[in-house]
Amino acid sequence: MSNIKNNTNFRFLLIYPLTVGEIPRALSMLAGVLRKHGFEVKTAVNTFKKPLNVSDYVRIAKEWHATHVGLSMYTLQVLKSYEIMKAIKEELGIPIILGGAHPSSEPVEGINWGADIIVRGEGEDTLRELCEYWKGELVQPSNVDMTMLTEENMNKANETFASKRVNETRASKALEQPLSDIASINDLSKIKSITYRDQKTGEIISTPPRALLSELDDLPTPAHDIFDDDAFRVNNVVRGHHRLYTTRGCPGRCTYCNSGVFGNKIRCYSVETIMERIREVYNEHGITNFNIADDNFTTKKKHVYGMCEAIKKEFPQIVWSVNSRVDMVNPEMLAAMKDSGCYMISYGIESGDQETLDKLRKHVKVKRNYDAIWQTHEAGIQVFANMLVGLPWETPKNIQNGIDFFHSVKDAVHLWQLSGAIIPLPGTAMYYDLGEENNFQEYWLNPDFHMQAAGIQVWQNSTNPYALSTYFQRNMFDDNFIATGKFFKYSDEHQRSLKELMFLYGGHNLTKLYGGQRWKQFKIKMLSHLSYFIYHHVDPEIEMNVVNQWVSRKNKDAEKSSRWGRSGLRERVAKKENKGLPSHSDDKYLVNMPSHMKPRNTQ
Ligand code: B12
Ligand code: SF4
Repeated sequence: MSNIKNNTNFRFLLIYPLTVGEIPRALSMLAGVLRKHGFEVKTAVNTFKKPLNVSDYVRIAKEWHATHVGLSMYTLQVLKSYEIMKAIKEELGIPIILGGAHPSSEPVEGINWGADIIVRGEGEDTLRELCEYWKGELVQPSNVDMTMLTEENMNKANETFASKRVNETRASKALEQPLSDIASINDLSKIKSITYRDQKTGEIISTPPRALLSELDDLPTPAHDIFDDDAFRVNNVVRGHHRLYTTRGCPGRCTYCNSGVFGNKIRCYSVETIMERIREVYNEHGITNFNIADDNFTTKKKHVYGMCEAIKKEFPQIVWSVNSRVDMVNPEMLAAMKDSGCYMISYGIESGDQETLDKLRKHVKVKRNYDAIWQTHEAGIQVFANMLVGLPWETPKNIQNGIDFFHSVKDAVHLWQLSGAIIPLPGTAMYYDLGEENNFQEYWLNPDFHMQAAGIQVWQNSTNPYALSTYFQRNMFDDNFIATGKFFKYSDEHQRSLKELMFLYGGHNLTKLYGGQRWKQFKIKMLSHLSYFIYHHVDPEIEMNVVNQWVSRKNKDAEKSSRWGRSGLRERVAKKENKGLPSHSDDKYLVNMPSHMKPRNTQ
């Protein structure tokens, strides 16, 4: 990295390897920081419309003469990200920086796979200091209070950040680096919240966590002109501009949620900054329907009322939707939200069973779920209910409670969202508590896990979902992880009860998605039952072949064989034929895993 420091022409390529259908706004925010520090920025985003493979990323980096590459990484496509990283490193030898939810939780892993620097948590301030470091400007980091490196302050920071975040604790514990040594190794050691390998000693260093950003308004303006807009355009709208960020953080501590990047402390953008963003998107893109992508928009009442008032005054024509916790709304607030254009609230309902809610550490009663759903409906706002299924402790009794709950609120729910069965993400209590016993540790390093294929449902951002799912998985619910026992094993009885519940959710959604088209609803439901029956009880290959025929007739571009990419199908057929699984990697860059990280057989 040393010769890079003397370079004056910095060109930072930001890569988003996970397949997306909308502009990944994290890259806009990071590009704003990079540009402010004189870096040229380019993006390479893997989209459903314009998919990129490993060699494409290498070509782009090479042709553009990138001096640095940053990857935004999520757990679903870790191996692909590492392949990209390895290939670029081999061809160009430039510094590779990883950030995002996954490396923030598993920073040491990223270094072991060959990354130069892992940026843990919120990226902007750390990237700013790294820019200064690369440009040779970092003598004493401007906003880094070196007193933070005292053990007392480190402990304090750990208390608020690390000890509550399993990932940070793991990172620090794994390294056991005395503070005095960290401070004297080299300049990088002065930058908080990074993990890297010390060039001299070969040791992996994790610097102390930095405090969460307190003034979100001070962040540089996000850059939006860095994307190939065509890759995100649907019906003349570039998808992604509609997402607004008004707060960061969530006070919840749910066992299945990784809130390691934005933490538990709520920080708000000022209403004025958000209104400026709305003006820009409205004027430049004509967008009138926004989604506030905050983890939990309603945490601060003052913020909610301030936003409602400003939107109502300046943009009475726009409509918007938000995410919220059921225990952070009340009828008065709901009325104000409705009055200023809020048309949908997405709640983490998760379950209608109290034992399950308690085990998820949701700190919510079933009664509160029930009340919030009805209050929202009565306020004239649609309820989008996010549900979790496939929890390992559930018995038919727990599921029956869910069925009873479904019937008690179904008339007040607009759509039920089921992103497949629970995925225990790293950085969550559920992953650390249950991983060993269920033998799914580091599952993301198993090439046959096909995480991208799981849980992408009906109206999400997939353009060719039949290539990945069975008919009923696409139209009713995705039981791939349940049927194949990816994370947890389910008894036949459990699966039967779940099927009943899932067909209720799925059937309800059909009535909303195809309201008035009763014949269509009936047809989809019947075909889904048939598809389920053939897939589970006759022969998965038959289901696959029939739907493949149908897909290739309807969509000439769909690859006939692409449904083999679906791990569940592959496994079920392989099991039937009692033979090994075919390899999925068709790229010339195959992953060489460090030997200690060879994936366990988690099938
Ligand atoms: C909006 C959203 C969506 C949207 C849009 C997603 C998109 N691609 O833009 C939709 C609804 C489509 C979606 C879908 C899914 N999502 Co989502 N989503 C979110 C949400 C709420 C906000 C994402 C966001 O824009 N954040 C704002 C940006 C700025 O934050 P950020 O990406 O973390 O980036 C910051 C840092 O991480 C860091 N950073 C990030 N990249 C890099 C790179 C470099 C080089 C550096 C230096 C720093 C850096 O700096 C950034 C600025 O501080 C997050 C929760 C959250 N609070 O982040 C979940 C989240 C990202 N989603 C998640 C998941 C699991 C999914 C799904 C898989 C769910 C499912 N089963 O269907 C799908 C995946 C679909 C897909 N193909 O993308 C998880 C990811 C966990 C993980 N370990 O991978 C999250 C974290 C939710 C959670 N708490 O568990 N999602
Ligand atoms: S699931 Fe929702 S409420 Fe729970 S910690 Fe995550 S964002 Fe917060």
